[in-house]
Amino acid sequence: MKVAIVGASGAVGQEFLRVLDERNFPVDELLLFGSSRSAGSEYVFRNKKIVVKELKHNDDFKGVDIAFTSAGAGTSKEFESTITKYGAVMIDNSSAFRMDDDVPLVVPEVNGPDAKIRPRGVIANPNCTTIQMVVALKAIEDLSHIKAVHVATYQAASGAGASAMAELVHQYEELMKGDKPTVEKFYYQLAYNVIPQVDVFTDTLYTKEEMKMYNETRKIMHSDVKVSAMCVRVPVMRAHSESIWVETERPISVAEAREAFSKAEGVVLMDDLANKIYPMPLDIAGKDPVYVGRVREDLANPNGLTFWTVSDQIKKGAALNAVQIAEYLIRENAL
Ligand code: 2RA
Repeated sequence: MKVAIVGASGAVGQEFLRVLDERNFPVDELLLFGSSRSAGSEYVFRNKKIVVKELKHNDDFKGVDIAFTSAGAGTSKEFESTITKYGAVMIDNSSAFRMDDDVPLVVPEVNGPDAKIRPRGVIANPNCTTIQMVVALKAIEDLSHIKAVHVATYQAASGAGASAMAELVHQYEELMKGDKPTVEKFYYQLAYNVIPQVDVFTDTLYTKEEMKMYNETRKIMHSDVKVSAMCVRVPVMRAHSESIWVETERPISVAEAREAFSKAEGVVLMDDLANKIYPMPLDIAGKDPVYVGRVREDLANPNGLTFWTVSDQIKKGAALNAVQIAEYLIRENAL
């Protein structure tokens, strides 16, 4: 398999290198691409040094089977035809094409077969907050249709990229020295704070991030579910957490839900209150699954259930989900 990574120097790009190796992904040749700034950087993959090439409108993608792209929506839009014109499947981590009718939006545990129908040769990787939520929702949807979801997110610095993670660490260092913290990647100082805004506000008064949870969930689950989200940035390095309340057509008991979560693909149930066991971002960072805990009835809704999820934003929320899409296509002979 000839594989390309576009945006190789970013947090997600670097995770692609680790995930492809960890999962023994069948790579015969790996090409790395980046901006003019990162061109020339060298990374090691399976003991081989690879130099990042500048992404340009040329024939570099001739012969490429799969291109994982994570360099922002603008770059994805600009380079879509350059990347796909010789038949490469572009698995795109940006928001550029997610809601386009002719681009499937895929989480393999939920809607893997959608990846087979891709008129433009592009498959979109959903937003990180949506990915972990739909993996958990699928377990409940299989029991009874979910009519409504309320969700509050606790999003790590990693969602804003590698430089944002560095900014959070730096802010703590600056504060320790008594200096004014540098704020460039977040709307406000994130150290010792939480920020109830991820991305810009829209006409609905929800942020873009919150509207992604509404629209992407409906597209992936082929559902009329209504999703009301409150997205919050918290001073955590790299795993997102979510408090989720679902309303189902029929009431689901805690026992039924726990059973469903414990069997669901991609989910690990971590819910042992007597021993204070529940997922936390500090423990889940670097891990593959979506962890679910604190499963209980919603005291405010007879058809309601509530639970807590945590998943590594750079892994399942980005690079891992994209690689799993590629693995699904290989398994199904559908590349
Ligand atoms: C964030 N969801 O956490 C975004 C990244 N895709 O900022």
